[in-house]
Amino acid sequence: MSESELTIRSLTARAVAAPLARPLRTASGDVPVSPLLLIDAASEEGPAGRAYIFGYTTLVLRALKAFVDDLDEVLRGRAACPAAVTDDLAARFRLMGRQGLVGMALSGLDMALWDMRGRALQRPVVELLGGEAAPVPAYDSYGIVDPVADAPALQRSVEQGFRAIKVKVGAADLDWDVKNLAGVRDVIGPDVRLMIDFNQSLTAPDALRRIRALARFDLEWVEEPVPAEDLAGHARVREGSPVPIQTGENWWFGHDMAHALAAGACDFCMPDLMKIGGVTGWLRAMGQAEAAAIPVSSHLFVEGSAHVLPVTPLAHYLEYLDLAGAVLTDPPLPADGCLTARGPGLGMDWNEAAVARYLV
Ligand code: SMN
Ligand code: MG
Repeated sequence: MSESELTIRSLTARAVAAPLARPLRTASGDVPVSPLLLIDAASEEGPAGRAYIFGYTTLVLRALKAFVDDLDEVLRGRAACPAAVTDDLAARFRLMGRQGLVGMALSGLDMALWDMRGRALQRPVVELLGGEAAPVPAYDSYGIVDPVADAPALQRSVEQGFRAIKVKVGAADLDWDVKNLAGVRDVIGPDVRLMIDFNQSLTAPDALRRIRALARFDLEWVEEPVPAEDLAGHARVREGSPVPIQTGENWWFGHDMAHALAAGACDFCMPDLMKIGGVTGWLRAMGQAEAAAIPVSSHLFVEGSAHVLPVTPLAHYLEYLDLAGAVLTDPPLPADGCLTARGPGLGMDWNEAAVARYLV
């Protein structure tokens, strides 16, 4: 089967509230469950593609589903070419803009079409991109932790081979952050790399004050210290920070990335497959990171990220935070602190009994 002969027959969208192994607390709100929209793209020729998008809150799932259901009408009979579909839909939504739910749905559709092509060829997407499935260094990503209650989990991460761990901070005052990170460092030891994420919760002056006090814990990066769209604020913190600044999970397509890099907002970047434009958007954006010599990590979407990082110049870390494992038959598991892409396609199969259980 040649993947270039694939024709979209239908799109199906199902909304689920999947349990998280570790419910997430952040300085900007809590994520108790994983609100996912599962997208299935069927072709006239047989191979089907699937992907999911993450809604952050169940409140958007109905709207997301309605939008993808309407896209079904628009795309039926179209060639299942991700780049061409991406460009056609970008033109169609030019007046509307592709931020928010539109961008999420278009990125999810792109991922599903890449999955379809991989399945048609019975190859993992990473090979369609010219790479090979290789272990990608990952960090185990937590929410706000309690160094005492969460000590067993943190120790398990280190025993499983993770050589990097991220925790979230910023929800209380600086004293709380200091005590919390001192406790985390005690549990994970001095050799495990430690990242922290403020989830956009601070002002630039407060971020600088906190980072200077927390730098003693030997931090790999400080993530989103100020609101994601405050590029000047990120740049101001970066100028005075003794720790590299990380951002990117909230960049919508390549233009947001270009604006952030031009503003000198970060030392590292971490685009999100669902916001940067899926696999197609990721590929198009990565040239910017290479030209700017900015190391690239992923955000969420562990399955798809394992396929794009091996072909990403200056690939840094894969964020291991399992959003969809509860509805997959065989979720990818980290080994020795790394995650390896699996196929065919993006390597995901829905556990239909679990999908039925978590449908909303
Ligand atoms: C994050 C925030 C909200 C949900 C999932 C993850 C976080 C991260 O910003 O970087 O993991
Ligand atoms: Mg983050």
